[in-house]
Amino acid sequence: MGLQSSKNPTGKQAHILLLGLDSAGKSTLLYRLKLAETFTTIPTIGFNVEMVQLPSGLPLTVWDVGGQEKMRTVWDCYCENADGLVYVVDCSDDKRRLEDSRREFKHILKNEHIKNAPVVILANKQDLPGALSAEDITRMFKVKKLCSNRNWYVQPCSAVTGEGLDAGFRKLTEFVKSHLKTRDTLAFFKQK
Ligand SMILES: Nc1nc2c(ncn2[C@@H]2O[C@H](COP(=O)(O)OP(=O)(O)OP(=O)(O)O)[C@@H](O)[C@H]2O)c(=O)[nH]1
Ligand SMILES: [Mg+2]
Repeated sequence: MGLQSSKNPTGKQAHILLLGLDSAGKSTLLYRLKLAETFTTIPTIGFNVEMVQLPSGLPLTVWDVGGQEKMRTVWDCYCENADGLVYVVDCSDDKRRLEDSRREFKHILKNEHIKNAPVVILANKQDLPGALSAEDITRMFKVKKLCSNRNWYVQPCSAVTGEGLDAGFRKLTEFVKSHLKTRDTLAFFKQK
């Protein structure tokens, strides 16, 4: 017989896909969450994978996939087992890069494997002057329209100061729990 944390009585864990353009801050925020300190990153070639256990109880296996142009072509391959998507935007980026980010976001949402999976957009680098707000990103990325078939949330944050990260992942956990429950219920009725 195995042991389970009382905070996670189902023993479930969730697979989370962490995407966004190169330099958006994915690895910085992943290691900030994991180690509670600012970590000096190098561009991710391939992916990092880390278990993150937040007080909300559901252990998350977070796949942080590199965001350089050549890596974006393989993002689709990481979608198969994902229970949720965290999409990171550098809110201090220029217009062209923000447009690239919006296009990649729109593309990944079409992936069949994550078609109803919840999405949290992290509007990162809020500590930098001139950074766009979460509301600006919601509007610019047309999030309401693109995510009308799933739970979504746009959270302002800074991976360097850590502000907003816990709130973003709390929201994600809440959505993912509900997503897994719905999926289990549907699977149960399919079996019958
Ligand atoms: N000021 C500021 N800098 C940040 C923030 N988040 C990340 N950075 C910096 O942005 C740079 C890129 O961060 P990474 O975490 O490596 O970016 P990434 O999204 O993992 O990039 P790839 O691995 O290339 O896909 C680093 O110099 C970070 O210190 C933030 O919230 N504020
Ligand atoms: Mg990285």
